[in-house]
Amino acid sequence: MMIMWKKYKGIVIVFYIIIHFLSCGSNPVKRFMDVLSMSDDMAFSVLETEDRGFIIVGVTYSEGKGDIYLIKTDSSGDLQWYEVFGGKGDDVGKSILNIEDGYIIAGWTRFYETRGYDILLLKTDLQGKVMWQRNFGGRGDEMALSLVEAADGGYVIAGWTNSTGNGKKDVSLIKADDNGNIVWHKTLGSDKDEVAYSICRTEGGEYIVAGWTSSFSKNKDVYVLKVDGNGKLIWQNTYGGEKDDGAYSVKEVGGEYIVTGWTKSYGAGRDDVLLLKIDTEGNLLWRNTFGGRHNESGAYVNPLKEGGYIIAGWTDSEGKGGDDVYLVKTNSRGDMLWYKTFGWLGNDLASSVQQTADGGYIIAGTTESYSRGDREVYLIKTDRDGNLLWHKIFSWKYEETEILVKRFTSLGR
Ligand SMILES: [Ca+2]
Ligand SMILES: [Ca+2]
Ligand SMILES: [Ca+2]
Ligand SMILES: [Ca+2]
Repeated sequence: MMIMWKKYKGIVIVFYIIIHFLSCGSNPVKRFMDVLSMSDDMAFSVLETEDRGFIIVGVTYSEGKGDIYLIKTDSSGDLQWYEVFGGKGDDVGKSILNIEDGYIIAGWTRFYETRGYDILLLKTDLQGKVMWQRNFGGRGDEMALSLVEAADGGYVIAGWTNSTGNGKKDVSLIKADDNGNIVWHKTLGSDKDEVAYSICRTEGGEYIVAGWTSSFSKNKDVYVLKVDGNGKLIWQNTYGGEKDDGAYSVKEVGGEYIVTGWTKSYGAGRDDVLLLKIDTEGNLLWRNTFGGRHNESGAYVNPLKEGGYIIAGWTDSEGKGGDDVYLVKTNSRGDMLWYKTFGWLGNDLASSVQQTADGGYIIAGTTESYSRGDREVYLIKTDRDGNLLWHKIFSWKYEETEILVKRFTSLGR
């Protein structure tokens, strides 16, 4: 397969393009990705690295099309290096793994004009130089939204496809080996839309997948599936009330599963953060919601070393104005212990949170508050009580932010 990647021309063309990126109709995702301007830079995943710095992946529209970036910072959030890569169409990096000799990134690409979006899997070395990339997909669209290391080597990617399956969008699961070659591929779903946003490997070497479905009732419901190491369905279940509910993140904890997302069915009004605990057979153990009269959503959940959960998302009931980053800590029963908001007058969203080695939190997302209205990469570090230690804003456009110079890594193989 011949793959040519275009070099950045270094030209900034001042106009806006509107891209209906995820036409799945999910409001919280629209906040992230539905309307993208050419100058938008967004973070989708952050990890703490072995040197206690941070690696961030996302998309920059600084050239009028989506390109994947990697940003590496030290433990203070100061830039160490960054790389940008992509082809002539949109390329988006959504999820990242830190492996021994580099990084694995999953997302999507529009490399082949006749094939819509395809799932993209790529590996870089520890300095962000691309080692290989793979495209998976059919004539319709497919996107990868999450990936994990497989129990038996390689990676399992979760997302959706409308090229194959049981109708409209279906959950797509792809097992790839260490070199990115497909081992197996499954589509799971029913006649209407199914989308997987998050995948987690269980201690038993199975996979738990969460997203949403509109096939089983008149509106969207949280959709959780468990598959074995070969992608064979063990169980699936839906969770939700009479309005739309969906999941963005799932993690295993003690053989059970914690899920966050959004709900219109329950809570204090409009969308609220949804937190579900599910047992190993898929039975709902408890449900909680967080938020106020306006819109909230949970984007990412992680179990904590000390027990309980940290949830990052956004709220427009609280904070400084528009959406603000919403950080919620709960106990192991899902009761809120505290919450914090971050941001300023524009919309500020979190997409990923991790507990750091110092017991605090690193949060990555997108801010409109610190620029002239477009979106920039937003990195927030807090202590263990959620108090702000520092934040950083990265952008390829504005001088007052961290990154000034565009530098595109030309890829080819
Ligand atoms: Ca495709
Ligand atoms: Ca379907
Ligand atoms: Ca609300
Ligand atoms: Ca705000």
